[in-house]
Amino acid sequence: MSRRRPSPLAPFGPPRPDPSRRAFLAAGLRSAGLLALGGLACDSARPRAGFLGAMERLNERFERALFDPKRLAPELPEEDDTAPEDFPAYKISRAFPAAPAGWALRVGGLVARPLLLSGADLQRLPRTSVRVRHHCVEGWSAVASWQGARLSEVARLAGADPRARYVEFRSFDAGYWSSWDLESALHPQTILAYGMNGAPLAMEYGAPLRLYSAVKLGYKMVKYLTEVSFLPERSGGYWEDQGYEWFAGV
Ligand SMILES: Nc1nc2c(c(=O)[nH]1)N[C@H]1C(S)=C(S)[C@@H](COP(=O)(O)O)O[C@H]1N2
Ligand SMILES: [Mo]
Repeated sequence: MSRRRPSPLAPFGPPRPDPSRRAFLAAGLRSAGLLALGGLACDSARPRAGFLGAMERLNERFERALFDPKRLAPELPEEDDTAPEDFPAYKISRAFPAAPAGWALRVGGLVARPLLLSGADLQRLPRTSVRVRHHCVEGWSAVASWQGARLSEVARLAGADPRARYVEFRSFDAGYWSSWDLESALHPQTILAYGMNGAPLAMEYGAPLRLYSAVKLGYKMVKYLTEVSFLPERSGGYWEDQGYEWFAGV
């Protein structure tokens, strides 16, 4: 399982027999309120152009309207934890990438104070833990607890400019990246995670630092983070640029 290439769009592709996958798809589309439009995101030829681009922007508007930045996702009990060996570990590179020497997180873009945060700096910020279900649109889901600092706290420290409506996340994993709406990024259950199940984050799960959130699908949660940028315009992402839904809320 862990060797399979992630294909977040699989549920939007040809029908598959797995009933749980189909139920998940239906639930996902219902939560998006867009049963009729959901399928359009899978044409990856020119995802942002013409009709599909217009649909994708409409989709974003619907999902934004449905998203309540103050609503907390229910925390799950510890009994719901997935056995650690059963929690899938995905990456686009052939091997799990190792952090470059002297790794530190760059925080920049439209901020008053660009930051360079080491692992120790991040650990000194107020520690938060979230235990919510991880949903990969490929059809699997899993539960773990994740420890880290709230992204909203980092935004506050950097003095993110109110004109920055989007946040871009870059990684050292073969150029894997994503971008989010600001409200989801600042949600109290969106964290920069350095721990999983109370232990330091393992390489498989994105060490030294990954994004984790209760409000987005799996492919939005960039692992192996290098850079967080606050931007005035919406940008794309590794899967998003191949036609996968940009907002991808859960
Ligand atoms: N850098 C990087 N981040 C990534 C990915 C990846 O391939 N590279 N895969 C994404 C996908 S599709 C999912 S479902 C989750 C998987 O997280 P996990 O490996 O901790 O289960 O990470 C996301 N973040
Ligand atoms: Mo995924």
